[in-house]
Amino acid sequence: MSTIGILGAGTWGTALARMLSNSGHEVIVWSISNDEVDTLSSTRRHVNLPNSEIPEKIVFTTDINVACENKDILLCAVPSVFVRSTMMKAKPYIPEDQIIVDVAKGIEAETLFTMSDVIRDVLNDGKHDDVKLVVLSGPTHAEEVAQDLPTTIVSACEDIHIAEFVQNVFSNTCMRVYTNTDVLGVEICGALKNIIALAAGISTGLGYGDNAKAALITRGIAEIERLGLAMGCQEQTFSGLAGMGDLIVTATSKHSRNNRCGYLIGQGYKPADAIKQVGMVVEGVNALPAAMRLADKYSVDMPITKTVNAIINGDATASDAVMMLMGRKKKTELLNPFIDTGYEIAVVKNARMRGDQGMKRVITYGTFDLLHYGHINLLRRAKALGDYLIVVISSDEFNWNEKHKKCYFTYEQRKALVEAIRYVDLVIPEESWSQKRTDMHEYHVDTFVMGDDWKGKFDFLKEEGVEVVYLPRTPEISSSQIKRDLYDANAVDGESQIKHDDINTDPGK
Ligand code: C2G
Repeated sequence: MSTIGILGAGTWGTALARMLSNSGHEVIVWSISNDEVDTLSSTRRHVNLPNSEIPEKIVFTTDINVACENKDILLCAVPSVFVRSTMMKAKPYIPEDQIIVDVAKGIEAETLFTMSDVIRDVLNDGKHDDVKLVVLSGPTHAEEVAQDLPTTIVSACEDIHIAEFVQNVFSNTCMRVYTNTDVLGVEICGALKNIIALAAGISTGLGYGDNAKAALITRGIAEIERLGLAMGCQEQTFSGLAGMGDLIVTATSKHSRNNRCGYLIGQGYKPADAIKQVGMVVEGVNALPAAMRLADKYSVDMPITKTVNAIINGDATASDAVMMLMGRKKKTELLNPFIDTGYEIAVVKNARMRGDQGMKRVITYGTFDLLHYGHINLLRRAKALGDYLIVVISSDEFNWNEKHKKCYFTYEQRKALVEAIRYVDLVIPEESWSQKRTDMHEYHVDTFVMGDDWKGKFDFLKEEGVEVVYLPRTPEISSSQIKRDLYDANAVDGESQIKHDDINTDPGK
């Protein structure tokens, strides 16, 4: 069994504490409020979970040190707006390699950080470099978990093994845990679905029926997915438990605070009065400012989010807003209407707009043989630096003649694999070291990106007016290693012994 410290004695924190304790884990719950600790300790009941008894074994405390020290898992279960301040309090007592599980759903308005970003930012002090962050999110109403009703949830971590460790700790006869490595996608879904739930509640409060609610849910996940894809998230996350699953339960359930708050607004309550009436944190309202800034930053059309924002800010009445939504110009459901690659190259090459107004174009070069998570992690981060990612893949000839390495996959195979990565927008061949200078102009590149094993080798491209960025390589994975695992590369093709420093990467100069 595991030892678990929970920060936050709210509805969700308490429901999880009860579940974990009943599964045999040792649980201690921290709250900032002495009254809350005293009431929970004495009554063994949470005000929002009147039908669920809190096990005697659970310890409640206001001493954050006691809640943090010597724990297998530290669970952050405070409302999103208190995550930063709570983690600041906890930081001195958090071991350097702690597994931290976040269940708060939201995005920090000032920084646009997700909750795991906020936690990582607070612990970015050189003493917590080995902290492992996991996000737990899904269709999980605390009220139902507290009654041991069947529930599913996603354990998301870039390191699948850590996600699986948390999966094992939280799995039991009532809770089924799925793993995912798309942490950003899970967090974007968890934060923004609350806004769509507000919209669904408003629609019901206005007297509209299930057709309208189904439309809001379907188009709601579509706009969240558009934003997520622009941010480099994985497509399947949005149709999964953390996406569509959580949205359905939040937009349709009587337990949903966001749905209830929206209903009252649809009934004519002022937003502030509706929030007061709900009496609990309405995360959808907290997520609006960040959602609006993200939609603007990534130039993503998010009509439902914008409509809810207008209503919450008093810029439109609920009925006018819904009419606006229904009266918008006709759209296609297709996410990416098919664009011919030739047309797309022409558009990118001839794009006139530069700088912040136009599409920010990022380019990177590589062999990308035996495509692995080191490459994918590089490409994902490169895409996050702009809006359009061009990947220039070394041809078989260039690899052999210039890099003296023979690929396991041919150029066409390597190209097909990289093109299958959804956030890669264009793949073209690398045939000479000197083509980079002309590529920068031909494709109107704003940012050139390479792994930092090439640090300094392409600084000359700044002369072509582009930003040059070297990103940290992903440790412990390489095509050479995989080739050695596949066969004795040295016996077959004499793995390249050339050092990057020995290469003249700018022969044209
Ligand atoms: N990469 C990474 N982490 C790894 C492996 C590779 O970040 N574990 C990065 C590399 O730094 C590079 C990109 O992924 O930026 C592609 O790596 P390779 O296929 O090995 O490409 P390379 O042989 O470095 O060729 O003109 C530039 C060359 O084509 C780069």
